[in-house]
Amino acid sequence: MSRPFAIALAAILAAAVAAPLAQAGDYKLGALTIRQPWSRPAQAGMNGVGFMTIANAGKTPVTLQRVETTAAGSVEIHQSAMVNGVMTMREQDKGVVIPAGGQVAFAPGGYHLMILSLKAAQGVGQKVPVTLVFDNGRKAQVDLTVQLTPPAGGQASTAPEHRH
Ligand SMILES: [Cu+2]
Repeated sequence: MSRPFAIALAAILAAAVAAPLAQAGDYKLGALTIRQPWSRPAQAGMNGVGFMTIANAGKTPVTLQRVETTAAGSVEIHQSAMVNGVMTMREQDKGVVIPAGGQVAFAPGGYHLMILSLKAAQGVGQKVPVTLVFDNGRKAQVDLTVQLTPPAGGQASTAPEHRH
């Protein structure tokens, strides 16, 4: 191995170590990191879902207020929960607070984006564009990657899954 190559390789390894949390498919918005947004295959006219983890490295809480998309009629923020042994879901019309220094997982069985009345079918490998609107007035445009199973290393909810 030539010496310049060895130095270049060392630099690449150092960069990888310096940013252990940055992964392909992550988005940054100020102190927020939106990790591995994904969706599931669905037919046109049906409802889709959206999952991700939102981390807040800042010193103040941030609220995800609403979500917009051009790919469907509308998007609602839902939370699934077991109530007396029955899986239910509730719209979070006040949004979801991402605590300072914390993170919230949108994952099967818990919080999720409910994408109502898809305009087109979404298949594995396709991207569904959504805009996350936060209370500090800032917007993050992210693409949900359509896949069959949660991303590797992603946070899974422990709650049993429900289907819409
Ligand atoms: Cu739902």
